[in-house]
Amino acid sequence: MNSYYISRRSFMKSLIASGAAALLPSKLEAGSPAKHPNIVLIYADDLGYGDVGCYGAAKVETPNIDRLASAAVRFTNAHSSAATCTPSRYAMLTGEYAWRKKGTGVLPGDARLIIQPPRTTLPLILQRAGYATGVVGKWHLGLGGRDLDWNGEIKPGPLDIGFDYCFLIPATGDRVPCVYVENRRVVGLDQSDPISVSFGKPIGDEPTGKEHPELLKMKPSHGHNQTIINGISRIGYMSGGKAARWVDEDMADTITDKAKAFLEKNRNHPFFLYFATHDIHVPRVPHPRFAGKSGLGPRGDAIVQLDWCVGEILKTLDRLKLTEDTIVIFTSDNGPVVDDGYKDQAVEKLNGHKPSGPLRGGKYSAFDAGTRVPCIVRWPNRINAGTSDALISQIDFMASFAALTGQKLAPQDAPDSFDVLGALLDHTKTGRDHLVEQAGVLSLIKGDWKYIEPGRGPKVSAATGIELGRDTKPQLYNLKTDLAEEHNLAAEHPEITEELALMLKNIRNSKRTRK
Ligand code: NG6
Ligand code: CA
Repeated sequence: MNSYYISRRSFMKSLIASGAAALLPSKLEAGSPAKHPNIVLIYADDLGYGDVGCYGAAKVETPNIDRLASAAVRFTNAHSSAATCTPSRYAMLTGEYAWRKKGTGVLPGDARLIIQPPRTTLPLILQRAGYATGVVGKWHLGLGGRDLDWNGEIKPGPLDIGFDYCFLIPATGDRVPCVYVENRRVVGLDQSDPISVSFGKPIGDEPTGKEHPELLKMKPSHGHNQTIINGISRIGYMSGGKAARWVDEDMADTITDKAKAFLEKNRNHPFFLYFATHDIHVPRVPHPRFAGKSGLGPRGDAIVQLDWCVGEILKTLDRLKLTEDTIVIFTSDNGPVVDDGYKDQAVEKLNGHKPSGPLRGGKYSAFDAGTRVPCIVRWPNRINAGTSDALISQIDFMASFAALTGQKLAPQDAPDSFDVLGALLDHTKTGRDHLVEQAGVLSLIKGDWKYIEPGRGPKVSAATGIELGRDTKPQLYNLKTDLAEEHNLAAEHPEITEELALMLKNIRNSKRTRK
């Protein structure tokens, strides 16, 4: 069995290798065996670069996230791997760019698990290092195999790829099935009312949003007009499982309680908690105690609720006296969207709030707001607070935490994950030198330059109003002088454009970028 502790020597070695040795406090240098730090990864959904106070939001208050940032490294150039959920999460948990693997786009609610055991994953790396590992919240990476039965044992799932515990929103809040899965079972299922789910033909005899809009408490603006659950019509059809269905208004409380219980239970072990919030994804239906609190409508209220969730986690760590031993990371799976398919007044009540901050685009976009997201990393007493402009990606967590725990990745593991532990823990260090971003088309960031490959399709999404960053011609931006990507310099700098296009082609044709 793996020990919960590593020798001081191997811990020192891993930190020296990552350039972080200088950050060790004297306590460790002199001390007995070093204990791995706990890791809590709080993963918000659709939260934009400009959506929180410490990244410049002035119209909505996020005191808990700001408190976290005040004692942390706050990254200004940190990225999710993709501008949508599933590929970002796939890349973060496997260390492989999702565009290398078919079937990793936004998944329906009945998709099979897309990370196949016995693959080495982020949680598996930490499990091997003796961590207790848990995931609570949005999953959206598929569950089960071909014969998935929501009424039986749901397998394979997170427990088969490195997590010891899971409590899941299986796909998204706006997709059926609208039930929680704990470990291998739907929570609260009455076997006499079995669940069926369909993303094709209608099933069951329950009303849909399309046929019965009068039954809805929140109406769709695009899609989202199939089975009505809790007064909200969803993507997909569902019948049965009535006793097990979630209440959207209670979702943040439910998952935060489960996350806190995991921390409490594992207080005496090193632990890794991946807490993937539903907020601020649609449908935005915060608990009544948050309704109206932001003045920006349900989207702003969902930010206030998200901030509360973060506060609860921080308070729990304080109460358990674990704050100093815990790395807390707060980030988001993709950029922001205002109208994402429900008429929730997000557009009307924006009140000058800029979800993308100074960036162009948003969720789904190849412009930087698609993937450049808030990213805050705190480890009290081990790292100095500050701001870092190092280029890092969530895909790097795997190689970085392997280094943190003194592990060597096998050549086939985490093919695109770089060890950026030095940058994660010290705002004076540089990160990776290049990064591929995914948003329908691929982009390549190298140094100050960003190349967006040519691609077909609309420039602006008719549904969300977001500029998608697509052009049939190549695009080249200098992010240092033109963060808002307003001046396409491809014609002015054909040599840089060609160099980056070739580099992207080579990356695409190779199987890996990690050396
Ligand atoms: C889109 C949905 C959107 C959201 C997204 C996935 C419509 C019109 N839009 O297809 O509401 O669910 O998928 O979001 O159905 S993500 O954050 O999980 O990637
Ligand atoms: Ca998302």
